[in-house]
Amino acid sequence: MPAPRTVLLTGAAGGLGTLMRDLLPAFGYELRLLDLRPIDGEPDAITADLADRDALREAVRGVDAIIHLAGISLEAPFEKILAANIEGTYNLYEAAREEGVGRVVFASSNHAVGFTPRPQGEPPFDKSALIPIDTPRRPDTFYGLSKSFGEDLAQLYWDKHGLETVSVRIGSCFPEPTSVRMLSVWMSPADGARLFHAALTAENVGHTVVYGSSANTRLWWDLSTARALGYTPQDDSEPYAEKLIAEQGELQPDNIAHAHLGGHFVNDPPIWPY
Ligand code: NAI
Ligand code: 15L
Repeated sequence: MPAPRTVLLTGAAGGLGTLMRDLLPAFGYELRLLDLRPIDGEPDAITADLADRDALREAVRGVDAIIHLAGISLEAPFEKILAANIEGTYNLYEAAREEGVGRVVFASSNHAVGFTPRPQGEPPFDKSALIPIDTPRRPDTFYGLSKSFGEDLAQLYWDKHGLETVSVRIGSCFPEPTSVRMLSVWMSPADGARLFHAALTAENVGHTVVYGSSANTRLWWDLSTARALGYTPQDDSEPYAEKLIAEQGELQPDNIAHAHLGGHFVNDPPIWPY
């Protein structure tokens, strides 16, 4: 497979999209941008809804690959999740299939497995205690359910149509970790760009599922499928640990939000912020 150069970035106006617009061009990508919202300073960005199949077909035409970030990124009423994340992702895959795009990098989420108990004990955790990538899906929200659907959709399009996907179960990709939980699941923006680059360029990925995080000292999950793509994380949340633990305290095993990968998403209703 020739290395992709022209990449459609959906959700380009969002938090992660904005970070990736800054970081990915240094890897040599030419980004085509799409979002529901116009993007300041980007007059060529495509303003379109994932519901608009004609617009999607035009947007994917001629690109080498797609990074699919667009959608609702927190819990929401099922009907909204259904339209944006489930039907919207299906519409994008159909457009990619029809236009012969060979590779999608799908922004899945740790919330597809959010009800998985986190490793117990003192970090750093032994490899045998880390959550494996093939742990059963345990969505913590309708949002997490939509990411679980997206991973299955990606598998179907690989098995039936030969369209490759790397599904990245992103932890928390923000400029800095802002909670004690994030010390375990944080992915620095620079590592995020490294991981997306690896996901775009690795050969023969079929449908591969990876966790997306930095090389955190307090890491909860196994990064081996991400490393197998050529991803070498370079950051660690540990320099933020002392201050965050002093402010917020250690995670408590009898607090269900502290005891599961998904944090406060497991509460009913989820509690923001966390
Ligand atoms: P965000 O909410 O900041 O950005 C999402 C973007 O998608 C927004 O700009 C929004 O306008 C656009 N969008 C929503 N519905 C759309 C539709 N129907 N058609 C077109 N565009 C639409 O979210 P963020 O943080 O940038 O996350 C990006 C992706 O990564 C999301 O899919 C999210 O679920 C996933 N993710 C992000 C994590 C993070 O730490 N930032 C963690 C795990 C997953
Ligand atoms: C996600 O899936 C969300 O999109 C993001 O906003 C964060 O809440 C992240 O998970 C997280 O688990 O911290």
